[in-house]
Amino acid sequence: MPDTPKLSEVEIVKDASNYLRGSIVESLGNRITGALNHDDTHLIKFHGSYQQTDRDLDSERKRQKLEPLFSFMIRVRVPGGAATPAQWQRMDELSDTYGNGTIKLTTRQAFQLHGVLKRDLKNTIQGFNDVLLDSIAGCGDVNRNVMAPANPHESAVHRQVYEAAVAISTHLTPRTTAYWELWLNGEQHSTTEPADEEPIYGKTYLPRKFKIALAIPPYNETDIFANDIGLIAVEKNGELLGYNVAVGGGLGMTFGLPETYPRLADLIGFVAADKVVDLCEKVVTIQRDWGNRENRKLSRLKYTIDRVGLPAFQAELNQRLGYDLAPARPYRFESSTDAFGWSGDAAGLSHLTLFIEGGRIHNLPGYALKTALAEIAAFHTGEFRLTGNQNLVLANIEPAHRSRIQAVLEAHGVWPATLRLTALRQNALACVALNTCSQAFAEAERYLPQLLDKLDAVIRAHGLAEAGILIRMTGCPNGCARPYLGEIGLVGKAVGRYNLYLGANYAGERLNKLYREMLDEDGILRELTPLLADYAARRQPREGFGDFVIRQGYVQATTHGQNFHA
Ligand code: SRM
Ligand code: SF4
Repeated sequence: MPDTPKLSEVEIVKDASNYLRGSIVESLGNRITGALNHDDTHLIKFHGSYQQTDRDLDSERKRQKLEPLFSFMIRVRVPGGAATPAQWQRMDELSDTYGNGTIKLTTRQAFQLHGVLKRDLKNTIQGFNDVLLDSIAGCGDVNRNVMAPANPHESAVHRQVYEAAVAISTHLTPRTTAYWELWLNGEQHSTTEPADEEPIYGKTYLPRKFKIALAIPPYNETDIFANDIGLIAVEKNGELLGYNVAVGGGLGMTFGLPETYPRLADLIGFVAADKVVDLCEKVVTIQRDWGNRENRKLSRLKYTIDRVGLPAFQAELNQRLGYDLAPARPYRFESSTDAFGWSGDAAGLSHLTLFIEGGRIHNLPGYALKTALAEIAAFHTGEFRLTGNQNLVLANIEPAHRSRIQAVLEAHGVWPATLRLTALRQNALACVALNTCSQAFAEAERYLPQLLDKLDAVIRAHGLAEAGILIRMTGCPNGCARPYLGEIGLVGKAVGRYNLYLGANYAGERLNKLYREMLDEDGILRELTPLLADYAARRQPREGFGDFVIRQGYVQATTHGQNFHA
């Protein structure tokens, strides 16, 4: 008899949850603790929230024999990153009323609030529901926020690609009525048709999180190869024909488990624009049926594909589609970064891309970013577009508002402060890490700016202030700031210690490779200084830092996730 699979704990919780309800009502009503019942901590993720503790306070609270200071992170989906001024204003208010006074713009174009107490969860969710935002499927074993280009290159193709991102997101949103019952007293806004079954996911949803991103060459600022499905728009004479399809990307890994690895998505063909939603559904259902439900460390689509082999996966996909995908069309990516500053379009509207360090919207002495953006939201008539690099585009600015926006930014010290930064700093990404992330071994968002102060000195000394080197830091190997796609990747291994990875390319098409382990700050500077000096002296015209370190033999190129550790 074949062995019965030993399902992971989360699978059992999902199965017993009655479509994500579990005992969340009881958990919320329990005033004795700031936490949820254990099983509900899994389920709450599907509602877009994580139970966390303030890790800065954990040991002191333990000493005082208090339970940890529990609070909740809420991730609010923004498909394609486009939010209205009213939505921005509401997130700003909610962050002050119920959160820790800051908003985090994530690496997937979503909003996060941190520090929301259990008793305030419902009010917070109702608060953003009023402006047609929701957090359903912000986290959990479902399709997450769908990414699309936020850069302000206005064209019909950009609009169509954005609309495709919204359509995919809507189609793959869970249908359970649990979200509306639990948080919104049964009332719902209109993006999905709720039901008490899950026609796409089924009762136990997916084996793991699932991610989709779209890009329009030559820009890959959504890092599509890091996604379970990456879609590359193919256009001809300004008309969108369809998408090249890549499958099986994902960056998470676990130290000490070489069977886990970051992997970039494989290009498998071309799909016509009107069939892209169906294609995504079919890939999702293969992963639903074939993905590993026993070991969550091996359950992403990337491992499913490597287990069965790409040809078998493609054959199954073609069968479920009812036709064979056409061969992929030629395309070329040049960069995975945002283009900062002002730009304009033929319609007379302006766009301003602002660098947001660590994606954190807050006020600092002399730099009242949060106040400035709230003031702008009160009169701006375009959008607030969140980029996949944790930055912000004030898009579609009316001619009459351009100088007013600039004046507000200047008055609050936001403009032109960011213009003086090195390209290294403007391209930098750091994940949240401490104090809220339970997974963090080391600092990232709170520390990278200080490290960059020191690295900037090296960069400037070697005349590299304009060199757009990609540096990315995370507090653990899960990969939330996509560090394995950094030309310089720093991944936290212990307090104050980082592994250094080198050799990704600037367009997000090659993973990097481990160069040194367990470096402290002195070690990082000691290792990087001669490399940067060498790069300044011997790089070829237009050669990226990642390409240079490979050409000079500092590291070998990673050609597939399966040789990442080699
Ligand atoms: Fe992430 C888990 C933050 C983008 C891979 N991620 C987490 C958690 C929820 C920690 C946890 O499990 O308790 C972090 C919450 C920290 C906090 O306090 O806010 C967290 N991830 C983030 C964000 C906020 C980082 C940021 O600073 O912007 C990003 C939110 C994106 C969003 O809006 O949905 C974020 N996470 C990513 C990305 C990048 C991407 O998707 O482009 C990745 C790598 C790509 C991928 O999925 O492979 C990523 N996060 C992970 C993983 C590893 C998954 C894996 O397959 O191994 C985990 C851990 C897990 O799932 O078990 C994780
Ligand atoms: Fe937390 Fe690790 Fe993700 Fe950073 S990479 S936010 S430390 S899970």
